[in-house]
Amino acid sequence: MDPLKQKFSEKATALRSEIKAMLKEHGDKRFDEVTLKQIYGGARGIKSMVWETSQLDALEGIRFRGYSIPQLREQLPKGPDGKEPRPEGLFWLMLVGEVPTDEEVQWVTEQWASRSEVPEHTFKALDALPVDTHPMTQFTVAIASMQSESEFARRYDEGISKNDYWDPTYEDTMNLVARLPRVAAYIYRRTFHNGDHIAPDKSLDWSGNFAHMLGKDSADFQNLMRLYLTIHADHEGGNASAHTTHLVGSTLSDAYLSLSAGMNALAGPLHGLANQEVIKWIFNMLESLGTQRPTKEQIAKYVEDTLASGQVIPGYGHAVLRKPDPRFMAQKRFAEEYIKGDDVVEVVWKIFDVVPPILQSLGKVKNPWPNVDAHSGALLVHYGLKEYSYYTVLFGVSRALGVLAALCWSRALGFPLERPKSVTTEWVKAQL
Ligand code: HAX
Repeated sequence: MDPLKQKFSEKATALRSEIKAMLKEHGDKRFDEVTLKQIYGGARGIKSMVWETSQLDALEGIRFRGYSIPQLREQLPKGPDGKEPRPEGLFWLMLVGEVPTDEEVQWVTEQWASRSEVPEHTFKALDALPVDTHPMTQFTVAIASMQSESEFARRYDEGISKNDYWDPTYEDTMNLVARLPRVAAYIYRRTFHNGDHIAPDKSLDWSGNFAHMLGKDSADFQNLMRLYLTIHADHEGGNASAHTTHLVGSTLSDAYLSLSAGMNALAGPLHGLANQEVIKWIFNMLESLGTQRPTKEQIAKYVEDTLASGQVIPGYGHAVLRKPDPRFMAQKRFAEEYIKGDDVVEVVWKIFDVVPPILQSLGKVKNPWPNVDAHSGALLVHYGLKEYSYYTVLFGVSRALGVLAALCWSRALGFPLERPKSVTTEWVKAQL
């Protein structure tokens, strides 16, 4: 058994018996009461799922196994120039709860390189789609098409014991994560570069190779990818892409089908697609104002007009967070270090000054602060990745790390089919 799988198996076996004992002794303990507002309001805040890989705090933001984003940047093994963390390390941390050594991270990089061959029929499936198919649609099709390779599906078909579900789920996870950069880069090059594909360079780390296959070989862009793919990886279990992956996975759909479903949720504009909407909104603003350097007064007027037309300000607000998103702040820090003075970045920072008081003044927006999507586009535009309909695919490659690590845990802990209760308004009225 490989060293990561071995470690995971030991930790999961121990936790599984701990949970069993806890449920036996405290199974009827109450944590929350559900309000009518929550029933009608998208189940906000209802605790109904266990997600071991990360936890979100409204004020502090995301912690991955207890580590904040600034701590991850310091403590996770980094890329070759020692500047940004490697997402391989975050995957290890999420899966087994320990910060890996340089050697362990290198092992993950090599494992993923060795598992990265994408089946030929996936490229054919992509090539069969019109070239202007939205990149997220291409991405979910490609992921679903690789399901023919699922170890879990094969072993379930043969008749696998419940106790072993986690094993082929781990194998599917490792294979799938290994292949995503190749698939995602293929989508980018076929959609925006006339199908002029770039062969992988297996000597690079996971993010470096992804940057290379996109056609961007600068050391700074590789560092941006390392940071980007680290900070977007997980945001506890209740967000739409994570929850969808979890729900579909709970039916014992394999990792390919579960992730493909999760990516369909990420493709919504209130969730991951907001990263494309932000830069589209900024470009439209600059065009309508006729300047690359708008004043704060001009931006404020544009924000008011957007709200007056009944639209949301993309990149602002959050269902859980009540402070500026630390993932936004991590990207701001990156911009300050690498590309200070960039025009679009300056616009993003001015928007950060202008939007919160305006949203606050509406009196209904619970979080007026920027989320992760408010900054990412400006960084990508700086490095020449301007095709914003592609941005959510980058998010998806990263999000796979968290939701698949969590799927491994769900299988190892024997979590059951998810099945919350729905009610009718008739039923509600009868209770009042
Ligand atoms: N602009 C304008 N109005 C906003 C707003 C924004 N950015 N954020 C919230 N509101 C409005 C809501 O539309 C809602 O209005 P109504 O009562 O008229 O329907 C009201 O404020 C209360 O909403 P809320 O409770 O503060 O927010 P929700 O938990 O319902 O929704 C959203 C959270 C992220 C969906 C929301 O803030 C939004 O639409 N933001 C813009 C889109 C966006 O940036 N999405 C990405 C979020 C992060 C993420 O998942 N990334 O992948």
